[in-house]
Amino acid sequence: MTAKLSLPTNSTMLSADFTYGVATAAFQIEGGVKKRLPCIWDTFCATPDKVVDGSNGDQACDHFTLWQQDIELIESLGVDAYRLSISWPRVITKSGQLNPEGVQFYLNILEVLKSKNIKAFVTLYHWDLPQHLEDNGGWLNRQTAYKFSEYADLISKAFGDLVHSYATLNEPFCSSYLGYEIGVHAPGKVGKEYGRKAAHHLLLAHGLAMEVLTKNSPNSLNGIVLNFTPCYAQSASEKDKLATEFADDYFNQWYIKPLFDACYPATLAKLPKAHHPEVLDGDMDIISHKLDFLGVNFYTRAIYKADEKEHFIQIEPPEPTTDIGWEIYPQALTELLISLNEKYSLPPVYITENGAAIDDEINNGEVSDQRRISYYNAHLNAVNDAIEQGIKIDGYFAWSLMDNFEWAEGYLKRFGIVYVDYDTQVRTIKDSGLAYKALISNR
Ligand code: GCO
Repeated sequence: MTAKLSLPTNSTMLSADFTYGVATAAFQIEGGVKKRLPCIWDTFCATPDKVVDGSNGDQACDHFTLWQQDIELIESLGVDAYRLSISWPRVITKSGQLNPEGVQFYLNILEVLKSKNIKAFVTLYHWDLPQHLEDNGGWLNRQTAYKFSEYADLISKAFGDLVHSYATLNEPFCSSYLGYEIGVHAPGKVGKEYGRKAAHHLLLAHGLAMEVLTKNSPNSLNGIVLNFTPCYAQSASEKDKLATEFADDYFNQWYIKPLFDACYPATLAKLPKAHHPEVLDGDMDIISHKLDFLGVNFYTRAIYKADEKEHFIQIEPPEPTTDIGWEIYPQALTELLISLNEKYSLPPVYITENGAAIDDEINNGEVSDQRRISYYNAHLNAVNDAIEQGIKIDGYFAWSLMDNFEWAEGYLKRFGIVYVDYDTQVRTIKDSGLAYKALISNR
């Protein structure tokens, strides 16, 4: 018997105004690389030993060709919304003009979504920086923030009123820390002196784009998507507690505190001067632009202990874990939402990503992913617990619509609620997809 997704019968998540969606990102699904400029992920994938299976985004799910069928698939799941990202190198030319063919690709998608009454949640930056901008320093160059706001200006004018919600950035933590500090994501730079500088320019880009979106698209919900990996101390010792707070500031609060409090965490003072970002007068006012919504991505938590040299070290995640080694710990999602709500005066929150990598197998056209169903069930209920404690949460998106290019893990990790056979490009709705559909349609 297939497991179900179930919420308490009085849950507001069963009302029609709670938004359910599925999410993807351009580089992870599109392919169609010849029709756009190269981006940092193309270059990173072409560098030996960066992506586990040596793969790239050249074909991915070939959504560039199969988008119509994919939207029908989305419609068949009965969701209210689709969260997609725009490939900057597809829509903007090297000289900074709109590329009409690239823009048309997204206009087609947005128009079909509108005709089907599926709300478009558009992310402007899901990590695919045009390579020519990286060649000029990428996110270490302040100018990139201004380039981003020019892109946001042109594209939001071109999209008119087809977009329900804009997110400026997806997970600036990943772009800055993974991309410029430890180098496990594109562009693969390594250096503690880079991470905070890249982060500042990303946040500046966000703030500048918020000004543009507020002007060009005042009726959409405009905001940002952040990821959080809540930090827990290994023991109750003072040392471990302080180390854990340091880690939390460094990985989580760094990206949210500037948005609401117009400053970085006090931990900044503990970092060597050479690692500090250059903050110009007025930057923090730009960065703390009012948000219409906050997108929260959540997958797991992390446990830390004190370390003399490094301030903190993360300990091996305990079981149970998913196929990517991330601990399954749903109560961290409730606790995260409560603590964010205590610390900041939050706008409405959307859970913009949540999901699990499972080692799926397809048998006779069926994927019985019971572990993913229990992951979703536990996390949906964790969201419901937060709502019951008075937090305003208006929507939830499953990551992901379908299996896709999982960054440095290549195609080895499957996060979809739809299975993708990469040889044939056949899509098969997994049992988790059927369970999600049943939850949504039984509201
Ligand atoms: C992220 C990205 C997604 C990932 C997903 C699973 O949160 O890292 O937004 O693109 O694929 O999170 O790692």
